[in-house]
Amino acid sequence: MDKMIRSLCGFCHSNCGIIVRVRDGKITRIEGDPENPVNRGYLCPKAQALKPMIESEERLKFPLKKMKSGFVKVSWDEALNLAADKLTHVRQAYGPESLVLCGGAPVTYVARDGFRQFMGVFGSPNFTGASNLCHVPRKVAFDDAFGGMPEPDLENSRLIIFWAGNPVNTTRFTGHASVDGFNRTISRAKERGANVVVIDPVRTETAALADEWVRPNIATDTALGLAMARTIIKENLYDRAFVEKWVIRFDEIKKHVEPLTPEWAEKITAVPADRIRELARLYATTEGAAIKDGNGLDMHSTGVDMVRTIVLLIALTGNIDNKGGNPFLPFVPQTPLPNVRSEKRSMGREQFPLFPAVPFPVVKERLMGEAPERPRAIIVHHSNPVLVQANRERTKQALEKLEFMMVMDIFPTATTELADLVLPAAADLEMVDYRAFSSTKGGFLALREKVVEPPGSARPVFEVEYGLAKKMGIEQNYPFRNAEEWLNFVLKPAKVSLDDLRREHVIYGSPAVVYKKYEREGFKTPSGKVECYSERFEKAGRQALPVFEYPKESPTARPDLAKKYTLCATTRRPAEFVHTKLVNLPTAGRIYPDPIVKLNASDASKRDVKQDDMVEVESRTGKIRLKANISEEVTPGLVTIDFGWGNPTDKKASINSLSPDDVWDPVSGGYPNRLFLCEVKKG
Ligand SMILES: Nc1nc2c(c(=O)[nH]1)N[C@H]1C(S)=C(S)[C@@H](COP(=O)(O)OP(=O)(O)OC[C@H]3O[C@@H](n4cnc5c(=O)[nH]c(N)nc54)[C@H](O)[C@@H]3O)O[C@H]1N2
Ligand SMILES: Nc1nc2c(c(=O)[nH]1)N[C@H]1C(S)=C(S)[C@@H](COP(=O)(O)OP(=O)(O)OC[C@H]3O[C@@H](n4cnc5c(=O)[nH]c(N)nc54)[C@H](O)[C@@H]3O)O[C@H]1N2
Ligand code: SF4
Ligand SMILES: [Mo]
Repeated sequence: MDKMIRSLCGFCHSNCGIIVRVRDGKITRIEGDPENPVNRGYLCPKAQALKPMIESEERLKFPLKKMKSGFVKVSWDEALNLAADKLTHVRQAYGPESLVLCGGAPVTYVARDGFRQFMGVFGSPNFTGASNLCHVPRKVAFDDAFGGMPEPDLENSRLIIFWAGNPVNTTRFTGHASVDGFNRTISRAKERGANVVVIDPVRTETAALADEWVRPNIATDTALGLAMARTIIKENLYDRAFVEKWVIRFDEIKKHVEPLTPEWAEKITAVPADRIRELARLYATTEGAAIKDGNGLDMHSTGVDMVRTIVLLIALTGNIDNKGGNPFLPFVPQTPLPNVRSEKRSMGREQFPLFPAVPFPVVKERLMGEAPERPRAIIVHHSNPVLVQANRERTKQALEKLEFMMVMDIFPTATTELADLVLPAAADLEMVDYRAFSSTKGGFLALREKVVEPPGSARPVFEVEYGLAKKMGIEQNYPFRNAEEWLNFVLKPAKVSLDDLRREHVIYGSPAVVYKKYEREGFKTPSGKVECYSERFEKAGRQALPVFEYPKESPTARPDLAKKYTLCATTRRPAEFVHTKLVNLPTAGRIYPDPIVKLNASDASKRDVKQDDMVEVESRTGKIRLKANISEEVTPGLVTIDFGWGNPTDKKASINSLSPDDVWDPVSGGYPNRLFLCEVKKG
């Protein structure tokens, strides 16, 4: 008889509910959990990879130590002794701040929290990883103005604007709110008569379902948004009562946008001025209009100001914390790990004072420049920086300069290849984990139950970090020794235990949404009001209000480069896998065997490129070979390149061999992985 275990998929932030059937310690079948409020039984095609991922022969099964002759298997005892010796030396020689933790997308809370507590007891505040490329650049802009990150109220909205996101293809998740699939969200919105607009330079799967697709030139959204703000103010469409009471320095905002006419924006964005006016009117006059910000805003050298412009539109129309707009949704309180950050200055804080982590360029440039206060050792957990940060070759060179590099992963990757010590991790479904979600009905928790044993001697991360702390003699104040104790510790403020979750699986831990909380409590900003006009940005050497600039790697800013590299490249994320994960599994590989570059028919014919030809794509940082796909999704002059490949398990081309790492957003350190110049040649 099969045992049925309720758990969660952890491939992407959605963390959908699953029911896993297990017989004799092996998974026999995985299906969607109809009682889980996140996905209500639906799973995306990626979930098919869960069983193959767990059972893959390519999994890391034993700790591996790098020797001159290559990697050799070692015992956990030897592995932890080696790590303890190296890290003790680094701490004594250079101080605790010389250790950096590099994390990836926090798709699960194990990914979010692994080795954080260790950093706390070690004494380093230096957390880096994918935060410069994902979500945090947006969070900086929202937090600064509103004192928090709101969520789109998708089910109550009369207008949803998907701004730089393609969630029909990629995600079911907003910041932390659950969504049962954006194709369903969009059809429900249309059924209740709401409008759906997509703002994207590419004709995406989400654009195909929308009522309206607005196509600005890539990375010109600040011009588009500022002209919308001007229209809203000029035509008296702003929420006067809200703005007067809650938005500081409105007169300066008005003055700032006054010259930024839709005609000015048309020249930059290629969106007709009248269309900009209409979009502004639609957004300002719809009661309960939501903007869903997307990851397309994060990886531009001008990304944070793009988001600040969106923030300005939300503020002017009073669509903050209201029904149908962008409310702050209830979330269950949890213990943050660790607390050392607030006590110590982190690396690069003077250069990036507004960013809550160490942007990856700080780590990389300090290593390349051999600055005295540079990282000496790194722990990489649940992340693949070599393939996800810009300029793969230079990321490699930087990481090779470290005295000690330890990587914990479930597969060999382009990053584990560089490590001195590789640690095999227990994967999702091989250890307990949980997820907190926000929703209008209340914040809730769901359990990712352990389903099977990890392969070989792979271990849950929390056991490993406690084991390492013990070897170093710094374990005295460690609040947990394993995953079960971690979960209980982190969920203490929610008054929920692992036993409670095992009994109920999903637990609501905070009441339903209350809109317009600011009327009672104000906003969580220094003035208690909305601070689109930001003194903090001004103090950090930026402008108090968002300003349009051409991206540093664009034809307008770099006409010299544009002579040789005549096309703009951006990223596409195939629906079959997440970042650099799953590409090696037969489930994804069969459906989507090769990375492709999509180009418009006119650009293809100019270069004599036919459908499925192999082409060479070159940028100023590298050259890769891809399969050409001729597509009307992209306009002339723009190409999309798939993101995900490049690990030793797939041996295919990585887009980030092409993205440049000598420009970044001055506030977030976001690399221009979403826009760089390239040329495509047949052959
Ligand atoms: N050009 C370009 N670059 C991009 C992007 C883009 O769109 N275009 N997107 C960016 C974005 S949004 C993000 S979030 C980042 C993603 O950056 P990362 O999160 O660093 O990328 P992933 O490929 O998801 O790497 C996760 C690693 O964790 C490993 N892993 C999986 N499960 C486990 C586990 O249970 N335990 C441990 N220890 N390891 C595990 C996987 O094998 C994989 O090697 O990439 C960014 N880079
Ligand atoms: N299948 C799959 N699912 C995933 C992931 C994955 O890699 N694969 N990754 C997960 C992660 S970590 C994340 S962050 C989410 C991301 O999910 P989303 O936030 O929905 O982001 P994307 O789907 O990458 O879509 C970004 C869109 O922004 C557009 N864009 C790029 N530049 C600009 C610009 O300058 N202006 C405008 N207006 N649009 C622009 C791109 O053309 C693209 O269509 O997906 C998650 N889910
Ligand atoms: S959306 Fe797909 S990949 Fe993401 S958690 Fe749900 S089933 Fe897994
Ligand atoms: Mo991401």
